[in-house]
Amino acid sequence: MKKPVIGLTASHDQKTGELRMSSRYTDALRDCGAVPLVLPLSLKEGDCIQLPETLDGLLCTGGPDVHPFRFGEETLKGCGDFSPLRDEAELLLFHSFYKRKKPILGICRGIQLINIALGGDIYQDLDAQLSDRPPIAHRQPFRSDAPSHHVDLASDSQLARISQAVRIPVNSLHHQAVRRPAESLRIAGQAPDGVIEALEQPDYPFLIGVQWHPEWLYHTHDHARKLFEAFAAACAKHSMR
Ligand SMILES: [Mn+2]
Repeated sequence: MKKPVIGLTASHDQKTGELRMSSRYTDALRDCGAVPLVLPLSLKEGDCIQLPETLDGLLCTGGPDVHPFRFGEETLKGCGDFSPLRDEAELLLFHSFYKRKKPILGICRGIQLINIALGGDIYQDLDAQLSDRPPIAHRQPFRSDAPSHHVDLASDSQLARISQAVRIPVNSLHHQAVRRPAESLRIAGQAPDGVIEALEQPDYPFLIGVQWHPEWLYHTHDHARKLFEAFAAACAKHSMR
């Protein structure tokens, strides 16, 4: 069987315009059954509409903060830098893949982008807005391939079924997080402090967002490998080629 081809959104250097892609994302897709294809950000709207005809799935990767106007807020203290080009391209890509019911996985910024695209919102900065919570370090103080907190998965979630577990250790490299999930999404996992770490859409071929970085963990943690494998399998199943 042909492997599915999965498009990944790149980051870029806003000063030089250079695209950037961590090979951890492309290696993870390659090692878990897919052909990764890095997408540029300088896409026209028509290009974004056409791409789901060619690609079998979309991976929205980690990156800078989404501009607060995208979810109807003023910019608060603690919000970080954003990329107008990336916000525009990634939202267009998300909507065009979503309309065609193609499998979509969001990682870190990706879960936030999916939630915002579907009408939810996010905390612009956890430290500034959730100072009353137990002090879990969502920006972990050590290497990214080591887990730093747990996520409790909803026992009836797709993610629990994929992970074959209801409590998984994850890494944590974020200062923002989902606040109000979009109506069509359900909470699939939360950290012990209540921070939402995973969303999914029931009745969609594969629409899952995770706040952690499975691309750093898939060599050592089954749940991370299974997530990429399930994504690749969903892309292969819904491939029209
Ligand atoms: Mn976290």
